[in-house]
Amino acid sequence: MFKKILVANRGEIAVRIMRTCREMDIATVAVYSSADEAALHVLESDESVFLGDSEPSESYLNIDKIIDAAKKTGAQAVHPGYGFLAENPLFARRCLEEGITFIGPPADVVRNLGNKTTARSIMMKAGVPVIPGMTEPLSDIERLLREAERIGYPVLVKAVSGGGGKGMREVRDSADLAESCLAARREAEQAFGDGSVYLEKRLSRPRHVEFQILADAHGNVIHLFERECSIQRRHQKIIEETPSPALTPELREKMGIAAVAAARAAGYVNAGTIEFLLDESGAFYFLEVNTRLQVEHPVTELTTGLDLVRLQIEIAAGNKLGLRQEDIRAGGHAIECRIYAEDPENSFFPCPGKIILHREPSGPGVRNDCGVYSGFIVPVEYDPILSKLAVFASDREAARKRMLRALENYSLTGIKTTIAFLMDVIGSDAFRLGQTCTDFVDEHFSGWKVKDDALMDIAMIAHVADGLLAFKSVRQREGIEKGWSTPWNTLGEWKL
Ligand code: MV4
Repeated sequence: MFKKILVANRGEIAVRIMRTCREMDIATVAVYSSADEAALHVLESDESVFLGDSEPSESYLNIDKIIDAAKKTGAQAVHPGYGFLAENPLFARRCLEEGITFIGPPADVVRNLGNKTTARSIMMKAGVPVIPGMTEPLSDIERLLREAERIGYPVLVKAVSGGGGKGMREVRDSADLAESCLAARREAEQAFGDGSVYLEKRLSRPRHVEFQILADAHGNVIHLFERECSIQRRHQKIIEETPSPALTPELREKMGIAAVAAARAAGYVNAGTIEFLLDESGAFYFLEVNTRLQVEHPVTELTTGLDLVRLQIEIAAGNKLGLRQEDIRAGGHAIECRIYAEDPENSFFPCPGKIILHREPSGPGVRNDCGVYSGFIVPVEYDPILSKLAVFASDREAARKRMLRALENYSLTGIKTTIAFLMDVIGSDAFRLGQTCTDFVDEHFSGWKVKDDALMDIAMIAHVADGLLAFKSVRQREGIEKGWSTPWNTLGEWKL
């Protein structure tokens, strides 16, 4: 087994990965930028390496600097988390060349699945249902028009190197096709350095249901059931749950078999996610493969009792999966809410800044994967996710009530967050009835404003009183900002 792992990420996911390393007696190396000198992932690590300025290209996206940090510290493996370099085939390849294990799939698999038309071809050959559309990119408008006629309007123009909805455009009839394709090409060229696009049939009001899979390097492939991720805005998921309220046992069985076939066809190794769209008739179609540990992995961990990061590390070390499909039992219901430093009253505009007071919910069935603390300054340069609040209970309604309780118990002041918005969504009839589709937020929560409720004022007064009690610990955190680099130094200062 590895003795030391470098975590090439920041925030809650870096902290999450380090916790499992600790349980496995694996030492951890954090990397950080100038905005993250006092970040929680640095405090959580056994040692840390400064990368450079806060902009991602100088820090968390800089392959050379991260490889140097791994070599300098003797880390045998790198865990990329999600985002940043997690799905970059050049990074996976470079790790291999430098003799460092990349905790993820082989570089060729990352590259093939990152190319959306290649991925579609692989899945079609494997007999996995794929959304009607093209398997080769085209730039010739005449030929694109013919393809669109064949597929049938409305179609979506999608970027071959895209994913997650970036560079996607809807076209309702042939008159708009040329202009939309040109715009999509420009956007894709800007975002991915690859302007190639292709067409897909546009499904109406689909649900997003994804399957977690695990594959070892010895040919064993299993799935860990699904996650329902339909509630999102601008392609950013905000609430995820498992099991999906949209699946019957029969459909779950069929989709699980398709997910395993998809992973096998791609030569997949490590943890991955097969995304499907489910249409209103109950038909499902392959969408894309995410070749990383996902943000929403905790809901799968809560219902299966497995530690996905541990399994990723064991697979990367070459171990055989000790689990067969029939060993996987999912029970109860789990829901996750993503808590962001964003203003839900103003188009979810990012609101980084200093957290005055942070108090987390706890109690039965509550898990908060958090990357911040009282006194921390949330940097402007990165995704403003603060934490992922996940709950587990016996059934969906019990989990929903538990999530409401946990959100009510979450105090975070100093910056705007999405907590009050999430309380209204989780408390809504539409969510209670499981009516989760991709238009959920637009249909039920566009123009949302916080309720002007006298109780909110009382809650704020209580929170400030609570904050006065916590003031001492806030000041101690301020000390860390002034240059103490670890909690152990702080303990030293206190002569403890
Ligand atoms: C689609 C679609 C309808 N038809 N493809 C958005 C994110 C990216 N992963 C793919 N997405 C979609 N692809 C076809 N052919 C609708 C979406 C979509 C969506 C998908 C999942 C979750 C939320 C969504 C919100 C809007 C659109």
